[in-house]
Amino acid sequence: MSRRVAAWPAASAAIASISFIVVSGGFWTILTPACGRVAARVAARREGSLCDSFGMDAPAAPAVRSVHAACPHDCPDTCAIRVTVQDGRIVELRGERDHPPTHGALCTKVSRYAERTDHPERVLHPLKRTGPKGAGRFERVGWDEALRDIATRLAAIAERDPQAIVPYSYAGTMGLLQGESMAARFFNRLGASRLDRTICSTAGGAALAVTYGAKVGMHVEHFTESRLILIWGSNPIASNLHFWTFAQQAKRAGAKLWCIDPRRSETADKCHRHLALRPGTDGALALALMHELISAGGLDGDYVAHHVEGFDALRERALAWPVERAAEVCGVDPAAIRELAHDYASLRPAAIRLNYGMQRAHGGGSAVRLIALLPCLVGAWRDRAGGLLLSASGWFAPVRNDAALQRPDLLAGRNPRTINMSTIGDDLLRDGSPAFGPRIEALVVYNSNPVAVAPQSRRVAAGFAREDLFTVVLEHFLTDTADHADFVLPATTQLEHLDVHTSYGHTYVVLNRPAIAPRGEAKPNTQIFRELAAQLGFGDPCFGDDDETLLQQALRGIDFAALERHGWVKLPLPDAPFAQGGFPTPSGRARVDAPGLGVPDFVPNHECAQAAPELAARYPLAMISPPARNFLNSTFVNVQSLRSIEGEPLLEIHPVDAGPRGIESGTRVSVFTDRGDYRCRADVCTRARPGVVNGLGIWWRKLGPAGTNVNELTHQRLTDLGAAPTFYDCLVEVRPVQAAA
Ligand SMILES: Nc1nc2c(c(=O)[nH]1)N[C@H]1C(S)=C(S)[C@@H](COP(=O)(O)OP(=O)(O)OC[C@H]3O[C@@H](n4cnc5c(=O)[nH]c(N)nc54)[C@H](O)[C@@H]3O)O[C@H]1N2
Ligand SMILES: Nc1nc2c(c(=O)[nH]1)N[C@H]1C(S)=C(S)[C@@H](COP(=O)(O)OP(=O)(O)OC[C@H]3O[C@@H](n4cnc5c(=O)[nH]c(N)nc54)[C@H](O)[C@@H]3O)O[C@H]1N2
Ligand code: SF4
Ligand SMILES: [Mo]
Repeated sequence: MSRRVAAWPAASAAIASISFIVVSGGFWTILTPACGRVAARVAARREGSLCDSFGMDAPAAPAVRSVHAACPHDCPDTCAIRVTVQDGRIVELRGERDHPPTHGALCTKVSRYAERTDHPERVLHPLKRTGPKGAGRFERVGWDEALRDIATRLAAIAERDPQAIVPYSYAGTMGLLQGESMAARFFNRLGASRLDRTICSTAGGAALAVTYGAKVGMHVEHFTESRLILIWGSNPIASNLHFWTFAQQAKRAGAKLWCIDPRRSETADKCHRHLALRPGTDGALALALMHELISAGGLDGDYVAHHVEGFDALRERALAWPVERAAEVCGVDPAAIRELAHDYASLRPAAIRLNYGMQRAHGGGSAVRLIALLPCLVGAWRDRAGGLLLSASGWFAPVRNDAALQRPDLLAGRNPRTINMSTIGDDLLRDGSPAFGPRIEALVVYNSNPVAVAPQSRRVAAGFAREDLFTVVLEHFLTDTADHADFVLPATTQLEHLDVHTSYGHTYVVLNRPAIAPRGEAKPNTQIFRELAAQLGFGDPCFGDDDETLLQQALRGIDFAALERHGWVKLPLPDAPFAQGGFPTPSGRARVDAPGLGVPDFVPNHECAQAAPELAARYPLAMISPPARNFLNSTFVNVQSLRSIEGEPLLEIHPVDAGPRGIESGTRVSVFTDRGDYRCRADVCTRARPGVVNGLGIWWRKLGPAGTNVNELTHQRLTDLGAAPTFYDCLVEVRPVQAAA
C-alpha cells in the first residue's frame, strides 16, 4: 500500500476526476478522490486497485474505475454519464443519477456506446486512398507519412491562396475541445476559408437573437410544473428524451399537452391533442393564435406594454390572419386552432417546447420569431414554468471563452471568405471567380458526414468525387464522406479523450474525462491538429497547449473543483429569467422587429402549390425527413443492434396517397424529384397526413437501397433568416418499383 501512496501525486491529476463507487455484487470498494492517502479497500472476492490503470505497482487483479463522462452527441439532453471501466474495458455506461436533466437514464443509443467504440469496423490507423474517390479503398500508412503528405499538400495550396482550403465540421461531438479549439486555431493561422455552420439551427437561432436578444429560454426542469405544454416541431420521445420525462410528470399532474407536427409522431400519440399542420405553415398558425388572443381578450396588456417592443405593428399583422385563413394554409380544422388559442389564453403556467424540426423550411426564421412572441403576449414568462425553450445555449455565453480556445487573432488581420456548409454541394462544383473566390482545392472534414447529411447529396457526392480535390477526413468509421477521402485519420471517441460540454437543452456544464486508452492509433482531434500545426511550422506557443490547458481556457467563472467532483455544475441563473422582462436586447424588451427585417409574416415554402404551382403539379407530395429514434443524425447507422431496431429506410405515406399509386405497406418505392431518386420501402399508415410523406432517418447512403438516402431529394435553397438549409421544404412524387429494380 505505501508504495502506491508514494506514486499517487504523479497520477493524482489524471485521477482527480474519478469518483469512486461501491459496485454491487459484492466485490468492490470505496474511495474518495480527495484522499491523498488512498483509502482503497478491496471489499471482497477479488483484489484490485485504481493504480493498475496508471502503471503503478499493484496486485494483478482487475481494477474497476468509475469516470465522469458527458454524452458528446448533438442532442439537447447532453447527459452526464458515469462510465465503469474494468481492465481498460467498458463495463457499463449509465446516466448520472444526481444530474437533474439526466436523472439516471441514457437513451438506447448511448447505453450501447461501447458497441460503437469497440466496433470491428472502427478506423484504427491512418489510411491513404488506393481506389477511385468514393470506393472506400485504402491502405494503411503510418502517422508520420500521413501528416507529412497532408502538410505538404496543404502548404502548396496555401501558398497560392489559403482560402482554397475549407474546414468542414459540425457536431459529431459537441465538446468544446474536440469540436472547435485546436482545429479553429489551425485554420485561423492558415487563413483558410471560414465555415458558416448553418446545417441545423441558424434559422431559429437568428430568430431568437432578433426576438429575445440571444438563444435563451426556460430551464428544462421547470416543465414539470407547467399546466399547458405545446410541443411544437419536436418529437422528444425520439430526440429529446429527458425533456419528455419532465413533460410526462407535468401530464400526470394534470397538464394538457398539445403536439404541433405534420407527423403523428410517437410523441403526438401521447399528447392530449395533435395538430397535424402542413410542413412550413407554423408562421400562419402563430399569427392566427395571435389573432384569437387579440380579439378574444387573451393578452397580458401589462406585460405587453412594458416588455414588448413594436406590438402595434404586430397587432396589425395578426389581425390580417383570422383563424379561417390560417386553417386553410395549414390544412387543419379551424376549431382546433380556436381550442389551442383558448388553452393558451387560459391555462397557466403555459410553456412551449419548440424544436428545430419546424424551422427547416423557407420561412423557418419568421415562424420562430412569431412563435417566440407568443409567450410575451400572454405574459407566460411571469411563471418559471412558463415561456419557451428552443435553445438554452446563449446562457453559456458568459462562461464560455471561445476566443481563448479558437484564437481568431491568429487571422492577423486577414478576412477570409465564408463558405456556407449547407451549400457545399454547389460550392465544391463552382469555379473560382471574383465573387466566390478561389475554387475549393482542399477540404478537411471532422465531426461531420456531409455526403450523407448535407442537402442534395447527389451534388455533394459529385463534389467530393472531384479528382483534383484533396480531402482529409478525421473519423471513427468509413462513412460515406470518409470513402471519398485522400487520407482518413483515426479519431478518438468520447470514451478516449478529454472534453467539456455546454448544452442547448439544459443549463449545466458537463465534464468528460477519458475512461479508456485510445484504441489502435487513434488520436484526439486536438492532437491531430497540433501535429499538423507542427508539420506546417506554426510557431505560436498556443499550438503547444495540451488538452488540460485547453480545458482551463475553455471556461471562465466556473467552479472547476465542483466540476471535477460531480462531473457537472449548474449555471447560476434566475428561476424565471424574464418574469420582469429584461430580455438581452438593446431595449431589454422582446422585439417584434429589428433593423432591416420588417414585422414577421408567414413565408410560404420554396416548394409548395402557392409559391411553385407548376412544380406542385408534377410533384404533389410534401416530404419531411425527421431523425430516426435509434440513430443520431447519421451516427450509429453502422451499429448493427441499433440498425436492427430501425429495420430499413422507410417512407410513411397516408392511405389516401398510397391507394391511387398502387402502393401498399412493404412495397418498394421510388421517391423522386428532378434532383434524384431515393429507394426505400413504403409504410402505409396514418402517421403521415394526407399530402405529406415522411422519409425517416438519415441512413448512410452505402447502407441504403441503391446507394441513396433521403438527401438525394432535398435541395440547397436556404431559409429566410440564418442562411440555413430547408430539408423539410421539399416536393416529391412516389411510385412503386419492381423488387428486381
Ligand atoms: N434519436 C435522435 N435524437 C436526436 C437526433 C437524431 O437524429 N436522433 N438529432 C438531434 C439533432 S441534430 C437535433 S437538431 C435535435 C432536434 O431535432 P429536430 O429536427 O427538432 O428533431 P425532432 O425533435 O425529431 O423534431 C422534428 C419534428 O418536427 C416535425 N416537423 C417537420 N416539419 C415540421 C413543420 O414544418 N412544422 C412543425 N410544427 N413540425 C415539423 C417532424 O415531423 C418531427 O416530428 O434532435 C437531436 N436529437
Ligand atoms: N434530410 C435531412 N438531413 C439532415 C437532417 C434532417 O433532419 N433531415 N438533420 C440535419 C441536422 S439537424 C444536423 S445537426 C446535421 C448533422 O450532421 P453531422 O453533424 O454531420 O452529424 P452526423 O451525421 O452525426 O455525423 C457526425 C460524424 O462525426 C463523427 N465524429 C463523432 N465524434 C467525433 C470526434 O470526436 N472526432 C471526429 N473526427 N469525428 C467524430 C461521427 O463518427 C460521425 O460520422 O444533419 C442534417 N441533415
Ligand atoms: S443522445 Fe441525448 S439522450 Fe442519448 S445519452 Fe446522449 S444526450 Fe442523452
Ligand atoms: Mo441538428
